[in-house]
Amino acid sequence: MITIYSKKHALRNSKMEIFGGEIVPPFECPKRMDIILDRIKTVELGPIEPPIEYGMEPVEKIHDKAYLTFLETCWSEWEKEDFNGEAVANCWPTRTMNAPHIPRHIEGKIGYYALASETTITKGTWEAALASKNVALTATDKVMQGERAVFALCRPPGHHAAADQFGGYCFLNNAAIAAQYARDNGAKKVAILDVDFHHGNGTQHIFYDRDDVFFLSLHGDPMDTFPYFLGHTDETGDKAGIGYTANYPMPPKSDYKIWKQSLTDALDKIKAYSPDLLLVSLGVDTFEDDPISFFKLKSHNFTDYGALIADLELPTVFIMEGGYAVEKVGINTVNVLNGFEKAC
Ligand code: SS9
Ligand code: ZN
Repeated sequence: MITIYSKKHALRNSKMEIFGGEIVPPFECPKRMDIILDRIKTVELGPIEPPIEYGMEPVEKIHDKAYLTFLETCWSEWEKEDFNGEAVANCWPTRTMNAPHIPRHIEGKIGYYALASETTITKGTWEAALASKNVALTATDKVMQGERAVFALCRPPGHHAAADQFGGYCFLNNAAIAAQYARDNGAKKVAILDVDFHHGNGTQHIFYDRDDVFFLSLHGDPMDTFPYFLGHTDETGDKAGIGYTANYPMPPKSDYKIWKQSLTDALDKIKAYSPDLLLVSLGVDTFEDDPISFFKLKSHNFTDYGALIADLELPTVFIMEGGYAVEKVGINTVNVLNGFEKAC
């Protein structure tokens, strides 16, 4: 399997995250990529190729123009203030404010566009996010041109980013941009299977009222974990999209037996939908030792479910999302890809 990878991800090198009231080094760190690359090389998964440049057109089909300008200019505006740290939100338009205006000051603006405070914006963040969407688009193009499956080793991840919101370590929604690009280039129906531990709130929101992109997510119950406010079973789509969103929230300590039941149901739904293309939002934070998650998957379970995804016999793009047990992120990620390939 070909991997698409850009070293520009390293330009996203935030030094802090707010976690449990403490300032800690970010869980979403550049080292994750080094470990995954090492594993790809060790098991000889296949060639590693750089992305090509797709420009902003495919991005503007998903994201709000003013939001993109905000991401591009946030750091330079923040630097102009007398602030000493990274750009971070500390106020929001909450449930009692309907946010009729976008503030002029960067502190208000970042609060307007942020969905959570753990994710800061730093000097190279925008450039890394641009490289990440190019990785997803390059991989998607290869699959559209006939590859059975390609791995988009994206960083930063994307599934929490909505049309005009960043957070949960995500800025541009790589999977959504790829799905729209596929739609615009001949795919009539696209399914996005999100197996990251966290609900893909951004992807769900982007396609919620559409029937041409079917979004399915397996995740920790939002009553118990981030992103807390989306991802319940009764969210099944709106308008033309009714029936084209499927959520599988699962409780703390869910193991592979429970998780696999959700996966099997989701795979049946994808089969019935019969898409032209499958995008897998591949987060491996379902692993038992993940520091911010609560599922109990073991490394060999990742191989097993890779094979189950292959059984759909669909052209497939794997798009990297989360996974924070850094020492094992390579084994777990590549196990999915190997499990898939061996079953083809
Ligand atoms: C954990 C807070 C986690 C964000 C997690 C984003 C995961 C992206 N208590 N905050 S895959
Ligand atoms: Zn996650």
